[in-house]
Amino acid sequence: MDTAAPSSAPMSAPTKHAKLLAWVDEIAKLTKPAKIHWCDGSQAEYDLCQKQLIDAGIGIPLDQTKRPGCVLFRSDPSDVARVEDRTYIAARSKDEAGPTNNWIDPVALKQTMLDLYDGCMAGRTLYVIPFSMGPIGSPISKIGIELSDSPYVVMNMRIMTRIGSAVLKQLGDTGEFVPCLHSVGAPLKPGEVDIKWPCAPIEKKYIAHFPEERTIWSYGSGYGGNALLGKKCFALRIASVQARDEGWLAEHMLILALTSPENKTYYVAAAFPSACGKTNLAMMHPAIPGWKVRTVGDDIAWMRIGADGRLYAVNPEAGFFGVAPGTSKKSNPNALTTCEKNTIFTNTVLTSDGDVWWEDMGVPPPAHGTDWEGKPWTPDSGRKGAHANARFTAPASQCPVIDPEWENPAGVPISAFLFGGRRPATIPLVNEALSWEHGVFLGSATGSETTAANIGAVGVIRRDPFAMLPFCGYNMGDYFAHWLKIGAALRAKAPATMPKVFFVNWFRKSRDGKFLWPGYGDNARVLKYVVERVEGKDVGVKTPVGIIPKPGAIDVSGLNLPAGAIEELTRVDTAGWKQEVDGVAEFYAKFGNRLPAALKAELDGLRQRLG
Ligand code: SAT
Ligand code: MN
Repeated sequence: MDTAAPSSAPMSAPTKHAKLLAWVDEIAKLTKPAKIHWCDGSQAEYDLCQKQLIDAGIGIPLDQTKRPGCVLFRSDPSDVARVEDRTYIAARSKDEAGPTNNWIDPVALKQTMLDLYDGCMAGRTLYVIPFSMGPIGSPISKIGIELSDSPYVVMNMRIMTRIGSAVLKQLGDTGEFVPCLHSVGAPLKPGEVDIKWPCAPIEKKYIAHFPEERTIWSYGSGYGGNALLGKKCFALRIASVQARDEGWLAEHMLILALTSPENKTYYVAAAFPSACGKTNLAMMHPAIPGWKVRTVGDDIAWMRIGADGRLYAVNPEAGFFGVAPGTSKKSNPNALTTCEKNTIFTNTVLTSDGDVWWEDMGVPPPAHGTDWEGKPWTPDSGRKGAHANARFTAPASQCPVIDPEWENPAGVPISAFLFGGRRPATIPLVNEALSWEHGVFLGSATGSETTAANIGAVGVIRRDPFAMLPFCGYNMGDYFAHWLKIGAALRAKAPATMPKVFFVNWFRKSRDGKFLWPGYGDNARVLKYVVERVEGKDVGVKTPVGIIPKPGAIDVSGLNLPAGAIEELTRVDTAGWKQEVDGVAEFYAKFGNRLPAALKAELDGLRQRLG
């Protein structure tokens, strides 16, 4: 529903929610849009946004026989990824945000941003996007309202979350919602023609979180997690604060269902830093016969303790915002199928026959194409055609291996947690925690070797606890304590079904620098071992660092591993672990007295066991 002038919003809005109406009115008066549109979430509305963007030359239609319902966008070269150094946890005190977050005083930040927001939607439409994170009406779900001046955001939010009238209905007249304000920060003067990707310069971009108020203000970027505020901003940074206060978990984890040849299904949640193949694992084709993997989610898990004392997870999202480069028939055939239709591509190559292409797609590059910056491109132009962070936004329902339970409002019961990182040395292929507390220790010590995808030095271990470093909305020391508390609650209710915790490492290298483990579909061999341990099978052996597979416990049938590889993959490298202890101790020092005593005890215990 469109309304011509901001001040008429309350009269024509499709809700009687007084607080929502007042907020929309307040923001409209501040940002001064030409129009307000309340999103109903319909296909017609999506199509209209797409048509407007295509007519304006901003969206590029793809060949509809090759990619039905698909469109390509090219962002501004200054606006291609999450901007971590412009992302703030504006808690009341710096200590509350903790040593791993950027903090600014919320009062000062609000003043700066109010000045930026003043008139920032001039000439644009303010879209009111009611959205549900999680299946509408599920007790685990939560509602947000994003106000955005970007029709590209509307389209993406419709794929990534559940939006529109059904959400407003669920909200009712008094329901709670997280206000999420977003502007690209590029007001239009009367008669001014829009540019292809409006955004503000880097020094004016702010991705701000006010955790005590459960509020998100984003300004100046139209890309990904900076602009699709349901994802990292709400479902992780704000939700982690809600989860702390309400006794649940909001985690940067995929959720997969593993079904054994005996037809028993186990749900596993897994956290990995970026560039470790999370989406690939979530949609994997197992390399061992009789086993099946189904996807519940590829990025975020919200989990609550159920009446039976088990931990139940939902995927709060409804789509995948996947990295395109590297997605191939080999690495992730299911992702390729998922984005065959009804998908938004951003910053890929456009081929001369109206299709998309990216590096390591596993198909030959086009002889002639257009690169992500809109310039003519050929395979010998000496530069990459797609941006390294080019993305596809695709409905989860299109994934060929989506789990039948993926929208179950009750969630799915988690049997095991995996943490992992890219660790060339020391860390075994799979290491099971000796207890929940030891598992929290392993999660807190998660680290990954930096790759070309990170800014800064390549090949150093960057600590990324629980893969939440850029996503925890409060003091990370308190977050560790919250995990310990959840463990105590699970243990008190149902100790026998507590999820087991494992640390996996697909990236250990031999002395001559070669990967020892094939990865991809063969990771199912490790998953198989994990569920055997969940079933209490005697296939692990206790070592000073955790429980590792007994000789022969990992099914390597049909694998051509080099001699000694599996032994090396499961070897306890005492000297390496001593270094690891020092690395973790150094990292822990950051947290001062906010580090839970139980984790200090785990570190000391490990040091002692290593001798
Ligand atoms: O851009 S997003 O934050 O949505 C994805 C990512 O960077 O992990
Ligand atoms: Mn992620």
